[in-house]
Amino acid sequence: MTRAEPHTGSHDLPVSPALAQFMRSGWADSEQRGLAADDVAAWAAARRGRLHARFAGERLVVPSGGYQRRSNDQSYRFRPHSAYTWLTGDQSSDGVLVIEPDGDATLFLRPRSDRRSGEFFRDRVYGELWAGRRPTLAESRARLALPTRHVAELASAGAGTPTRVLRRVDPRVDALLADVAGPGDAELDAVLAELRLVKDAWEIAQIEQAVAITTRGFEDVVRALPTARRTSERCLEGVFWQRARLEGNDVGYHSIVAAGAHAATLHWIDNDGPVRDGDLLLFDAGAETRSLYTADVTRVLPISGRFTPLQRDLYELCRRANDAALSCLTPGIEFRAFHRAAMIVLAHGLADLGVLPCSPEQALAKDSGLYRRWTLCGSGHMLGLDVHDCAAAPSGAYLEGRLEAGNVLTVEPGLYFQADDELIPAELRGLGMRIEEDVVITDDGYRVLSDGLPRRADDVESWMHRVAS
Ligand SMILES: [Mn+2]
Repeated sequence: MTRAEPHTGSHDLPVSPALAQFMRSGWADSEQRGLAADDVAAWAAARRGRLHARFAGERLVVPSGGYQRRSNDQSYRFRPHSAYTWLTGDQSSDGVLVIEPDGDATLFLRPRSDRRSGEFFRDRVYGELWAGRRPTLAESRARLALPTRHVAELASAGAGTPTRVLRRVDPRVDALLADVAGPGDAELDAVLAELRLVKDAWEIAQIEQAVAITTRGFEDVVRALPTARRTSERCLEGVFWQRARLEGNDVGYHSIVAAGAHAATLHWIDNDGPVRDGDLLLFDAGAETRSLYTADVTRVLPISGRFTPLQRDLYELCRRANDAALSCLTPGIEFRAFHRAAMIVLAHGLADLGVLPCSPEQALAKDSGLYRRWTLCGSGHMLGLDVHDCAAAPSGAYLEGRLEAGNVLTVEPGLYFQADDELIPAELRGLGMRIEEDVVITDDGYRVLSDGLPRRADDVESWMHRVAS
């Protein structure tokens, strides 16, 4: 790929030839030698082997991606494409993994800036004195156990070699390899997602770590409730984010901090509302580890520390639906099965509340689904490097497929009563309930990863009391 001009700012001072010359020399050799391979390197090599086996005889190109513009000259913090990190263990921007038709892999990386150019002190995006030091090609080769080359040497496809490219990740790679674009590219995307459905042992350990950080973040949130009462939901968003940054990389998705009627909005991320005693707080958040795996956990907390009788009844209905979903998790069952199990519980519960306009059996019939006015969405999704992991996988391997040992997924049936719903009793309006667990499918069933947080209403109350005191 060709090199762009340095990214300078409109308010940068001009550089004289004398200064440019002066900046070139006098810098110590900081090469790190004798680096050992990272733990992830051997796992990544096995994953590349699985991918190559699906497309033997073809060249596969998987970019990391570049900086995304936020506004004017400001970029978002960089986060690599998940498939790139899965295949390499690397997290740097602008990298491109190439797996050759024989299975040999090369990682094309943007190394440290050449001191003979002005990039290292003038470029605001890639310059070392602005953005920090990148590893050298030799350092990355040692840590990732992969041959490395300068990304500028990534060449256009060359005739005769069948090539697939993971598209819409790096526009420069898309342009460089435009001549080989074709329907095979989408299949590469789908197969990468499919291969990531079954987590290896290293990945499961990362997700466990993400859940552990998230659990501590939820405890922080409980301790911050008094401050949140004086401020807003934003206080709790910030408190959780601090834990995610301190122990991990970031949050894996925008935290949903939904007090009161905001809980009925599935993806409430404005997080600017009041936190009031007597209301519930639906808190849905996940820390992302430094290896980029995320948790995705939801709990509903009584802000005062005690559920009202009605809140408790609805919470326990939701918890029973979650129990029903969990109890059918085992290798070989349909992915849709745990959702159906939860919906049977919730449809009967809605009938008991007197809100269903028909019998629960009628509401559950395929040609009805009327209960969904209050359940709104599916009951779970795959979880891993992305919060909604493996979304590009073929439906036959995921939504219409069957669970396998090594799948990691969320289980999160919920009930949502909108504040302006005229078909329900006034006391239900503005209530939202969801318990969300992170679960790994094992050889003979499942294991809840998020069991460091309480599930039952009584346990939520005693946990809140213990954590806050
Ligand atoms: Mn979720």
